[in-house]
Amino acid sequence: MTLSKKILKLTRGMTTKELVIKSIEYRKKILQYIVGANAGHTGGSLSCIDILNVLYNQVLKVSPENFKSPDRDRYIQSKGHTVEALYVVLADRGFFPEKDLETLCKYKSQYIGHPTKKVKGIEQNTGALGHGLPIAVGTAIAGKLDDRDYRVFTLLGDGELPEGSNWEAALTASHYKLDNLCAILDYNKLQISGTTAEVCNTEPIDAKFESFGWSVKHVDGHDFEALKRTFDEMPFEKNKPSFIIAHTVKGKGVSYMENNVKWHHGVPNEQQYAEALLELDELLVNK
Ligand SMILES: Cc1ncc(C[n+]2csc(CCOP(=O)(O)OP(=O)(O)O)c2C)c(N)n1
Repeated sequence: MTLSKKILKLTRGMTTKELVIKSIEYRKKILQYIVGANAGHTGGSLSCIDILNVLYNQVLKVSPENFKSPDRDRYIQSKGHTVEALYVVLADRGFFPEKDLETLCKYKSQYIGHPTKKVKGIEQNTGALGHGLPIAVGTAIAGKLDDRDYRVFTLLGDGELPEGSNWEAALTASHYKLDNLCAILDYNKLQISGTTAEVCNTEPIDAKFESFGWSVKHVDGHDFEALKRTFDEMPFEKNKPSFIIAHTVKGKGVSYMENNVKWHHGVPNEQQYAEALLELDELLVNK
């Protein structure tokens, strides 16, 4: 067995409790590096971290060793502003030394506030919203044309969903029967300046994607068992792209940040940071 296959096999054996503990540690690290940089997208990183945890530790056939392989699964983070969540997971999976994140958003650091391919493990530059799904569709079409069996995953924000390019991509995905594609919506119901419903209402999201030819499932985006099960069911239907509406809480894990739009890109001060760590440590003790 090759080294990368061995690593994948090992991570796939993680228990739900291990995943829960890992997410708490990831949340602490997200806060640590955002505080160190004095910048970052806190609320949306905390809402999507459980999804990334399950993807990178249970689902994706990708590792530092196979990252150049044409057969690796692809993950494209369309809501690029929450790159801090991706950075801590990639560091944990060994794509680069975690110490590098001490340079986050500092002069000349490659660890900037949005995903860039300069960082090992990152597939695509994103951050201008509305680009990840179209790129994922193209990557999935390439997989079909090349007769490869990799899968393509992309994470969208609900505030991102109104971008017109998403809907062109949604049409194209079903036209080409891309059952190797899975789009996950981090549905935390908030975006930069208010609730998603107030800023631009996209409901009913499930009916819209179904009418565009996708197969859609709802899941609690903080329920590890449910997330694992849902990813295992992909493709939900043969010849159709899969769409997961993951119901999440913006700022999840830190009580004063939860469901509070102020924390979209808020950085905690010293006292707030200490409070957040205390809450997360308490969660850890109770596991
Ligand atoms: C094309 C484009 N328009 C505007 C922005 C500015 N912007 C950054 S984050 C954001 C809100 C995104 O909301 P959502 O996708 O729900 O992210 P989350 O709440 O999960 O952080 C906006 C409008 C951008 N990055 N790209």
